[in-house]
Amino acid sequence: MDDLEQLVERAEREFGAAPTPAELENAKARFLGKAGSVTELLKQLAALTPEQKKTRGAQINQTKQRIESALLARRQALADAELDAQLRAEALDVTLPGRRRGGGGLHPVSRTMERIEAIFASMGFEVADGPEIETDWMSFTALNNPENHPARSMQDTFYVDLKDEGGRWLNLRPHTSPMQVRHARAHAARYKGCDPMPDIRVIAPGRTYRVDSDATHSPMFHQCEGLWIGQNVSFKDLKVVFTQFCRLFFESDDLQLRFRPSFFPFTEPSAEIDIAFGSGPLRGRWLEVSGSGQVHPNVVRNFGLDPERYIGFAFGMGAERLAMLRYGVDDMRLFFEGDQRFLAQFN
Ligand code: 2NM
Repeated sequence: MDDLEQLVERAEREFGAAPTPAELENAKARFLGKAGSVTELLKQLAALTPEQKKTRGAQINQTKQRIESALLARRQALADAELDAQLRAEALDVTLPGRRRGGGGLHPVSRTMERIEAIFASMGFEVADGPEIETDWMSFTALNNPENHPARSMQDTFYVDLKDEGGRWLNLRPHTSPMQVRHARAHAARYKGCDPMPDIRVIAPGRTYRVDSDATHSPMFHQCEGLWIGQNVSFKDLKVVFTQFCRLFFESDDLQLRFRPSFFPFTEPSAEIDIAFGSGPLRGRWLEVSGSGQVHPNVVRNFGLDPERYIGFAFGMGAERLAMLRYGVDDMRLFFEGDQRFLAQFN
């Protein structure tokens, strides 16, 4: 093999071994550059006869052309490879399903609250909402709590570092009754001089706070209280309303109610309401679902009404407890941990 043939082969080999365009251009310089092998060969022509120059010159030109086409081929190969890699890196499978945002949904306790509200609304109850930071009078005094009642203590109630006009600490409401008081007073004021006034029928759902924390108590929990005041509202009405509520809430007519004597400062007489299902997993067990009672005359007076003329009942239930019964949840803390694996089951 002559020297020119060897040169072409060496160029092809070195171009082929250049992994990047930059290295390929370095290799090009070694063959076709000012000090490259081909240029050196052309310089040597000077020493030859005209006849030799013609033949050798043509041979060298051919060699140069072959090296140039090897260079172009390698350039193209490297550019193709680069484009290929880029396309592969940016590959887009347009047949893949879209990535959807999580749907989100209502918390089981919120669903329960909405369910309770809808049921009572269907029975003609208004839904009242109001402040979570309350005055001492609204949370305790109006509700017939004596000055030294333990519910008023720091061990039982959260206090806020602010005082009302009377110099008493504000509290985080320990029940939604203050809202019933606000609603009843507004109702009494609106219908002042209207005799008799229309009945007060209202529920007060919302967040409540107590210094309490274990498997069945959370420092923040949800209550729904109800109130019906009129001229002739009795325990019979309480029983009718609450039985109907339970049937609708638990979607079953196969349940019994039991009123068990109890005590609350704001009602007299007072009762716990227990229910028992006739079928299902909780069949035959008495379950406490609510406190209740005939509103105490002192409380009716604090509503701005004459307790000799107006009478009625109230009840108060924990929304977490109702949600646990309805969904079969056995630990109340699950409602407050925010674990998506738990929460997603309700939507
Ligand atoms: C309960 C139990 C019994 C209640 C009383 C009142 C009000 F405002 F009329 F005084 N609201 N809710 C009440 C009565 C709440 O919860 C266990």
